[in-house]
Amino acid sequence: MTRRSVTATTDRDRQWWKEAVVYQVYPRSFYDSDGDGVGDLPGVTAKVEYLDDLGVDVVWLCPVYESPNADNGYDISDYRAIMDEFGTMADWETLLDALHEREMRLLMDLVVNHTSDEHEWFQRSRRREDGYEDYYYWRDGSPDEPPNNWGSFMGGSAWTYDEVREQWYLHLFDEKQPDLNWRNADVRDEIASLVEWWLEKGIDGFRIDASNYISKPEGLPDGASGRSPTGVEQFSHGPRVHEYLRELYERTFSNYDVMTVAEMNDTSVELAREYLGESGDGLDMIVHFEHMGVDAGPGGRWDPEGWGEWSLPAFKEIMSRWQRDLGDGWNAPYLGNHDQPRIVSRFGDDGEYRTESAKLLATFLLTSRGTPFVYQGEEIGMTNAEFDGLADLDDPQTVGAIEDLLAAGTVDSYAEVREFVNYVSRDHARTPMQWDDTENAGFTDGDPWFAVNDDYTEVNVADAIADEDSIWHYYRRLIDRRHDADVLVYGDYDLLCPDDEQLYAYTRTLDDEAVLVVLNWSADPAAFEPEDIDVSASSVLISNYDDASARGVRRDYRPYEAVVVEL
Ligand code: TEU
Repeated sequence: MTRRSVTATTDRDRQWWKEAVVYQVYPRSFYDSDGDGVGDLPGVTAKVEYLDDLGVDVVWLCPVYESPNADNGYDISDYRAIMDEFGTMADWETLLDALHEREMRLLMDLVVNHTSDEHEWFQRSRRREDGYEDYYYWRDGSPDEPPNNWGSFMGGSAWTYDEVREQWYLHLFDEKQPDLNWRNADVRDEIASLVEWWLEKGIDGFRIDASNYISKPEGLPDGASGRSPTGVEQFSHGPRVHEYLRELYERTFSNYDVMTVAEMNDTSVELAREYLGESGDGLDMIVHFEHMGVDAGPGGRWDPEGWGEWSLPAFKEIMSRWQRDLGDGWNAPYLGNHDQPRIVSRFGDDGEYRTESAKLLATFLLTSRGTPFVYQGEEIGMTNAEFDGLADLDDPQTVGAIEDLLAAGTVDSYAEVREFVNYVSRDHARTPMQWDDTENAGFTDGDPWFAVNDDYTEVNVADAIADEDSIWHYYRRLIDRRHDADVLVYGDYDLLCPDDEQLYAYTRTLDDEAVLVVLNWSADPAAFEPEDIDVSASSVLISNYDDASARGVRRDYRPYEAVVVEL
């Protein structure tokens, strides 16, 4: 058991997890080793060399625990067992060893805001077994009237009436994901012991799921109208959330040299600071969603009106605050994950400028201040798929949102939201990884559990690795640059031309080192004429157009051109 070490040199405390690049694996869609059409743990192990070659340091593994998969593993029925489809505990140990042998690290996903309704705890609780009665939020009420007006993130009410217990139970997500009652000290003991169990197995940290929802206010008061889901202002950052997370930190994470990153929708920079570091609840990083709302309609992510439009100045304002204003807190920049559509389709151009824009997004991510998170497939520029009907979808949140729109009469058919779904759905991130141009993109020898994106014949790892100018090699070179340049990790961040609609430019400075990053985040030429920056001694570190060095810094930038310059 190695205690956390803080080695302060000059004014920055160096930490391995600050200098790391994290790669997120959605195992169901990564690589299938046994031909059953579902990705698995031996499949991830088979690709460890691939990840090492890419240069990433940490693998975040989405849930692989036993689960009936109502929400693809985020509904856990046994925290100490591996899902059969994914393999065995021995397969998991083989993966951990394979990563550690290469000095890479493994993050597990900690999903303890809720369990599966098939978890033993819930089964015992609904039968009012001694000691388990109060493990979840149970409330009396007539079977046709939920205890309050809270809505679920998966659509519909956050309550379901249970015939066995003849009471309602709370589920902020799917009805097969009942929320745990963290007020109950026995529940917190259970969670601390399962966390310790995994830490003792030698993992390097946790990504903590939906962590700002674990504390609910006394009396579970109704939510005001206008927020989505209804009641979020009541159960987000609840009254005892800091007490619970601090307690978990002191009982577990603080005793190990591990990294923690907490997913927190609905969180501002100011709120985040209260959770981060020793002065907060001991968390290392927060996954916030502020930039994930930049292109949403007025009603939020699932509003079928006003989606898709976003302004670069608004985006810059958000990303700059998170890079500048966290105090001692550390940022976790990302553009995509298993809950978001494909970044090149959303923030870039997945047509004429797919390669240039995918490289620009990589440049932004890997020159940002904080620990960058790369989601599987971004390194080859995977794009959004086409879903022609509800039957094509798997994600309970997308399906739930459409069902809500149909039920409310906001739309009369899928056809009316087809384009919207093909922009916003979580399922875009979950199509199988595209390894080569053979059948099923080399993901499986069987029938893939989810349709492979048609563009796999052009967009795949094998072709990318064979092409030195590919997006893949650009990620590899960028990650190399980041590993060699403390200024890209610890350097201060300063935004230039904040109001420019096309250019995102900023500097990173550390002691006497300075780097300038210029991104033309548009499909049209853009002039960059910085007054107060001395570029006389500058040299190009990396760019996505191969003749950038010859063109200097002050000039017109081509569509989606990205340049990193050492000043
Ligand atoms: O997501 C929690 C969460 O806040 C998001 O679902 C968010 O509400 C949504 O993306 C905004 O539209 C986590 C996991 O990342 C997600 O995959 C799970 O479905 C969810 O928790 C429940 O475990």
